[in-house]
Formats: sequence, structure tokens, C-alpha cells
Amino acid sequence: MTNRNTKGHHPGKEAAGRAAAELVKDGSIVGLGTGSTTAYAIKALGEKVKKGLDIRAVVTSYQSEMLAIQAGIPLTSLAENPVLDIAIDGADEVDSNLNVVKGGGGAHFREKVVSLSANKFIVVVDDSKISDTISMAIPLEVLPCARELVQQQVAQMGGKASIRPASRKDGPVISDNGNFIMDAAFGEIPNPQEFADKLSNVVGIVEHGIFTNTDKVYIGYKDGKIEL
Ligand code: ABF
Repeated sequence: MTNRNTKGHHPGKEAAGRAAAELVKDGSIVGLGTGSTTAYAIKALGEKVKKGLDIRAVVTSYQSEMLAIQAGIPLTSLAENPVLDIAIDGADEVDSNLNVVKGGGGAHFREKVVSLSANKFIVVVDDSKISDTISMAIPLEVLPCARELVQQQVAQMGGKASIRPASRKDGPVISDNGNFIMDAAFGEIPNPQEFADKLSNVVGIVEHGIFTNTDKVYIGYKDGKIEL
């Protein structure tokens, strides 16, 4: 998983993560996502567990699993708890209508499964992720055998899909599910829901990183203030 802008303490990320953790009630089953902003929510929940908060967590990646275990948060699974009370996760871009792009860490497929399994989906970001209109390249989890077919279908949609190279070694990023991660650049996407539906019909894409199911976004600023 690529380590995304996680160098050093970010007061805004911490404020956003802690604000989301406050929403988690005693007895909850909580989905915990990936990334440095969610890491602050996990840390805050670990502190609450130490003070008696009774929760169990479903995680979305190896990274979130390690952080939850280190925080002392008991783990469960969707098999044991198919419906979660709340899920907290980060994002790479958020527009003014709560449409969200995720997948910068290559874990968006499981992140989407967890977010859709939750009664409430909370996204925590710093203010660098806010855009008027979605325009970043959309992460795609792609079956390796369908790489060329996906590139052709994305090109027909006016985009360009490229394999995400692994940061530390040659070759592509491989997801926790054994698939390629590709990034598809389309430019501005004014109607993310419509575009998400089109991407869902592209044969070979296991899952794309446009999320239109966010209930609340906490935005953290460098001065530590947050905005809903
Ligand atoms: C995960 O964490 C990904 O979907 C997203 O790309 C990333 C955000 O990381 P950070 O909070 O470190 O910016 O949720």
C-alpha cells in the first residue's frame, strides 16, 4: 500500500479523525478504513476502549488491521456482523456534493464493501482533499487478465487508464485481493453518480474508487479546526 502524505503530525487530520471517533457509541460494530487520517480515529477509539468503550471493528486492509490491533480494538468480521453501525474512512478527493474518490492506497474495493455494509459512512479528510468538482484520476481494481480490455473501454469513455507502479519495487501494485490497481484519468467529472454507473459496466473492473454513499465528511484544517 503506498504511504500517502503521512509524514509528521497534521492537526487537521487529527481533529477530523477524533471528531468521527466521537460518533461511535458503546456496543457499536465499527468499520475502520485505511490512511493516515483514519489512523487518528483508530487511535482515539483505542483510547476510548481503554476507558471501557465496548466496540468491535471490521477493518478494510492490512494497514488498518495492524493499527486496530495496536490500539487494542477487538476485531470482528462481516461474516459475524454483516451490518455495521458506522464506518470511518479517508479519501483522496471530495466534491461539494459529498461525492468522494478513494483508492489512493489501493484498498478501495474492501473499503467500499465495508462502507456499504454500514448504517452510517463517515469520511475524514484534511482540507487539501476538497475540490469543487471531482477531477483526479479514478482508482480502479482490475482483473490482471482484463488489463488491456479495461484500457480500451476506458479510452472509449475518453479516459486513459494506466497500471499503478509499486513504489518500492518493479512491477505493478497488487491489491489485497490479488488484482492490479489502475488509475483512469478522465479530467473533470461533473456527475460522479452517472460516471460511477458507467465504470461499473466496464468489464474487467472489479471496483472503482467513486463513492456516492457518504453520509458526513469531516474536514480538518492545519490550525486544527474542523468543518462538517
Ligand atoms: C484510504 O486512505 C484511501 O481510500 C485513501 O486513498 C486514503 C487517504 O489517505 P490519507 O488519509 O492518508 O490522505 O481511505
